[in-house]
Amino acid sequence: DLVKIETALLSVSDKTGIVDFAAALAGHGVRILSTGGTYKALRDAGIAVTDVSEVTEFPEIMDGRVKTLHPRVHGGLLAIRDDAEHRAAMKAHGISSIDLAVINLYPFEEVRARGEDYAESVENIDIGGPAMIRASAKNHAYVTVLTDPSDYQAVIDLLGKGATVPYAFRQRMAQKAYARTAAYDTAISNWLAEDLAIDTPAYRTIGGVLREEMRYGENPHQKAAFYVTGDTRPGVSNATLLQGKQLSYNNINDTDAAFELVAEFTPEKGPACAIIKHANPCGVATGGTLRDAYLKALACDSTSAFGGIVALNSLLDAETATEIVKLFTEVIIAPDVTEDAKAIIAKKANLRLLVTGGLPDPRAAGLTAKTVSGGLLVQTRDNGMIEDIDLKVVTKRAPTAQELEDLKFAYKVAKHVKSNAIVYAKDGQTAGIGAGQMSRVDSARIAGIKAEEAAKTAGWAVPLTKGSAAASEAFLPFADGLLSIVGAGATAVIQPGGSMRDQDVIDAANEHNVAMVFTGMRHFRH
Ligand code: 93A
Repeated sequence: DLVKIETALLSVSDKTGIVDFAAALAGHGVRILSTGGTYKALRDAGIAVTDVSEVTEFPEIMDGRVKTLHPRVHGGLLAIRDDAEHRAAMKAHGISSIDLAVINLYPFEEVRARGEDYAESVENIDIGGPAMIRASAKNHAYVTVLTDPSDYQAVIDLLGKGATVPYAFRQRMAQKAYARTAAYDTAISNWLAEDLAIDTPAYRTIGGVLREEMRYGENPHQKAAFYVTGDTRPGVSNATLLQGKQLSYNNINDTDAAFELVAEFTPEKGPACAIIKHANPCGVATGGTLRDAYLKALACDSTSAFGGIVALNSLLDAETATEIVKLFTEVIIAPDVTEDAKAIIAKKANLRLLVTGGLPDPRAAGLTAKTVSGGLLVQTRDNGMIEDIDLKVVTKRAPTAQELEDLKFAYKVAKHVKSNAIVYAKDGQTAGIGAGQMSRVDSARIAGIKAEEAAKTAGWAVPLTKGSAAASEAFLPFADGLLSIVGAGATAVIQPGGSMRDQDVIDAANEHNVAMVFTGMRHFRH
């Protein structure tokens, strides 16, 4: 079960901690082999080290493209120590075994993140490194492979115990090693797909790098981890947590929903705010100021907003922060925050504050995935956006300018509401949101009830749905949905159209002098 480390091969691009680690190895009499740059770093630090080309009796050639791709290296990593034939081959070819491989790869992902050119990206595809990692991991019966500097300490600790490594550790490191090479190849494959401008999931490799292990998943009895795909759009995976404890699984899911929604509203057109609960918005608004937008969003359903996620499309200022901290909020996410606002939020130690440095482009390509039993469903993200030119007035009455603004606003919100979605909006503010019902007419009813409750809470004489615009993210299959919308007081409707009974719905709209526009684009979200 225990394997003594006698020879180690160190070949690392990320040289974090390598000198201290090598010094510890050398201090315990471990023979160290190393490649060019690593060799130099160790030698300069006064550590006894052998250049791997002395072992291979072959120089590093082709700018280092070929340096460890040699039978003396791979034989040393792959040999079954107690197999007579393997031992004979080692003896015949002057191969000696390597017990520890410490390797991290050319920084392909970082080079891509920096936006380096094609040739530089290709040059940073590591071949020898993954080959050694995979060889060592395969032979974990004997070999320990380290691919992460954070694992050096565990081996240093073992050195003190006779430099022997237990099987369980070697197996765990092998598992980690294959996860690393898989993620590495995923990044390369997806970069090529991107360069080919292939925007279909069939040409993508789904995978990510472990960011963190969470305390629990959607429920406390579920385990969870967060993987990141290297997507550089500003958002929850690239945000900086300025205060508060680690985000939970549900927090990340909800914060993502909140930020993707608020990003539909460009800051150039004014501040916007979205408040999310359980991945659905309970209020969305634009406003003259950000504080305005927040208060208008909150007014839609202040009961549900308790314990919610607040997403903002522009700089979080003190005035807005002052309002937000009045209510229990789990997370705030914004492109940026002023020092004054930071100080106000600091008084709520548990409130998480995330800044992203910008907004994601809602039109950007990307993928979404969800699991089904035994599979993954992968699709391009819903980056569809309605332009004025797409809108078709289908009723006798065309929407007024104000109605049209509210229709477009409501439709953007509806895109981010779980289907079936009905959203009422008026003056850049959601008036009522019905989400996730199995029947569209139920969503319309719920949205109406929500609006009545909001009016009661705010002390308004009539709910905001009176004279509002209504959005349905998919077509209204029957006239009943439209009648429910009319019953709530909406005067204009936006929906994709395309139902067999479109004419029935149009007739009902005309009968009630409702202006209706078709978008031609559905936004299911399940
Ligand atoms: O160019 S390679 O694919 N060819 C190789 O034979 C090879 N061997 C190790 N890259 C290779 N490596 C990589 O070099 C390692 O994975 C490591 O990232 C890097 C360490 O090089 P140096 O020690 O010269 O800094």
